[in-house]
Amino acid sequence: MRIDVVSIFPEYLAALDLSLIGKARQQGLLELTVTDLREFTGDRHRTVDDTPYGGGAGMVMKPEPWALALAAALRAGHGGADPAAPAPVGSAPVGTAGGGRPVLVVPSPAGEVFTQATARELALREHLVFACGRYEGIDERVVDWAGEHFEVRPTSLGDYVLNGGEVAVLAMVEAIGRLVPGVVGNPESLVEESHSDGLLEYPVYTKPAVWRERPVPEVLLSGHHGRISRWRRDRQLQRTAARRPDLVAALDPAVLDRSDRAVLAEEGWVVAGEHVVRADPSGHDAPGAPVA
Ligand code: J9N
Repeated sequence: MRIDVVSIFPEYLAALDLSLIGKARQQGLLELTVTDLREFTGDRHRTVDDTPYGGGAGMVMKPEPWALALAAALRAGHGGADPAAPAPVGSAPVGTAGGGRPVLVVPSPAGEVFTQATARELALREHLVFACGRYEGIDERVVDWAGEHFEVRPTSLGDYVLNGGEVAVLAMVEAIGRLVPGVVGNPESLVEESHSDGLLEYPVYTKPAVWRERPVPEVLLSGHHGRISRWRRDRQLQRTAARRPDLVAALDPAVLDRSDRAVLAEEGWVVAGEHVVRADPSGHDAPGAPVA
């Protein structure tokens, strides 16, 4: 996989030299370049922004440096080929694993939310380009133009505002990079997440068995694997009910056994037909709740 990041703060991305992603780069599993947008300016002040048409606060990033930087990233991904040239005979068509057009990820609070599903999808692509905007955003015509060359994905890390795309790109590259085959040494570390049935993880403990008068839950020392699995599942359900009611409401009842349903009932959730819904002590159906 090849990843190009364009930013006016390339030093921000230095963290990608460290840890798992840095090792993957050294092993040649991942080719990653970070380029400074200002290299693609033509004026003495290396200007990347200007005032917004229509007025308003802040500055907007100018289109031309972005077009030049993204065209350079495209050429780098083609191994130097002319991006306007026809696709070589036998090249993968759009929509096939690994093949297709390069993806342009544009971090933005106005984008689609990045999830583990997004990471899995992007980990299958051959070439990712990340465009880190600052200020109030990038001239929208860049996104229109880029659509002729890339699959463009405006992407949000969540409903909060950052000063720029750099921190979002660090998170996304780490989430994607660890799913590239060979990057995570023990692929079993990736298996458990995908088996998690839409629940939060159970709590974990290590030695000593008693720490500052706090014992590890005794079942974990029992050696009864069946009881341990059940205890962990119960903790997952309780934790998810307490912290992420949205995940409980999205559960497929088909993945819930009798014990699961008993634990959820304790937390105020019941199965109603195809859905898990809040138990309603009034006896009336919750608004919008499907009829069983
Ligand atoms: N999720 C998210 C992205 C952002 C950005 S990207 C560029 C500026 C702000 N904030 N929050």
